[in-house]
Amino acid sequence: MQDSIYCAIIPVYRHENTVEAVARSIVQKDIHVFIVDDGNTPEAKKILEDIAQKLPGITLISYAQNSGKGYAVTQGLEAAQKAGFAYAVQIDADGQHDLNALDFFIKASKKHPDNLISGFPQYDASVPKSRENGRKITNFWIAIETLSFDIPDAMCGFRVYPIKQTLPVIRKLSNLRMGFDIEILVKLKWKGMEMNFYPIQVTYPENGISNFRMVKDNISISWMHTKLFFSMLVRLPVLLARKLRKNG
Ligand SMILES: Nc1nc2c(ncn2[C@@H]2O[C@H](COP(=O)(O)OP(=O)(O)OP(=O)(O)O)[C@@H](O)[C@H]2O)c(=O)[nH]1
Ligand SMILES: [Mg+2]
Repeated sequence: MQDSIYCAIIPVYRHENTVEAVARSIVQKDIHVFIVDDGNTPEAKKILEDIAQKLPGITLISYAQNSGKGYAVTQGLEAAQKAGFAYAVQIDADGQHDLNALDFFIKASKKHPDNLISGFPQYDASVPKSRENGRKITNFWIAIETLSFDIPDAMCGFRVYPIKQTLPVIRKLSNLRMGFDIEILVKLKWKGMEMNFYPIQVTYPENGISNFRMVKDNISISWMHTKLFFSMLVRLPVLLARKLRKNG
C-alpha cells in the first residue's frame, strides 16, 4: 500500500462533520487512515464515503449496525494488519486531540517498538467536571488492577499500538463500547507490554458531540472494573512474581 509501517485508525460515530479535518491532517503526513464506521446514519455514511473518495490514502470500513468504539478499533486493526501495517495510531474523530503531537508519538514508538505509546491528556478549562472525575476513579481502579502506577491515564483515545502483539488481546475483550480504551490497556499490561505516556493537549469544543453516556457507560465501566479486579486476583501470583523480578 505504501512504505510506512504506521497507519492511523479513526473510529467514527456521529462525528462525520469533524472527521474530515482530522483525516486530512493525517494523510497530509503520508500516513494511511482507516476510518471505521459502524451504524452511522445513511446521511453520515454518505459524508464518510465522500471523504474517502476526495482524500488520498483513506480506507473506509463500514458496517450497517452499531457495535461500539472497541469493535470499530478492532476491525481497524485487523484491516491494518491485512494491509501490511505493523503499527496503528488510534485517533478520535472529534478533533479533541492536538494532532501536532502525531510525529512525536510515532518517533516515540520507533524508539520503543514493543511498547504501547499513549497520550496523557492535558486539559484546558473546557473539560467537563464529570469526565475529569470519572477519569480519576478509573485511574484509581487501574492502579489496583495492575498493581502499579504505570498507567497514569487509561482513557486517552490517542495511542500507538504494535498491531501483532495487540490483536490477540483485543479480540478477547469483553467491553467493546466506551470501556474498551481501559480494558485493552489493563490486559496488555497483564501480558507484560511496557507502556510510555506522553502529554497531549485535549480540548472540548463548544457544541461538541459526545457518545459517552454518563449513566449507562459509567455503570458498564464500573461493572468492567469489578470483573477486572477479580481477574487480577486470579493472576495475583503471576503479577506479584513479575513485580518482584522487576524490582529486584
Ligand atoms: N465506529 C464507532 N466509533 C465510535 C463509537 N462510539 C464512539 N466512537 C468514536 O470514538 C471516539 C471517541 O468518542 P467520543 O464520543 O468522543 O467519546 P469520548 O472521547 O470518550 O467522550 P468525550 O470525552 O465526551 O469526548 C470518536 O472518534 C467517536 O466517533 C461507536 O460505537 N462506533
Ligand atoms: Mg471525544
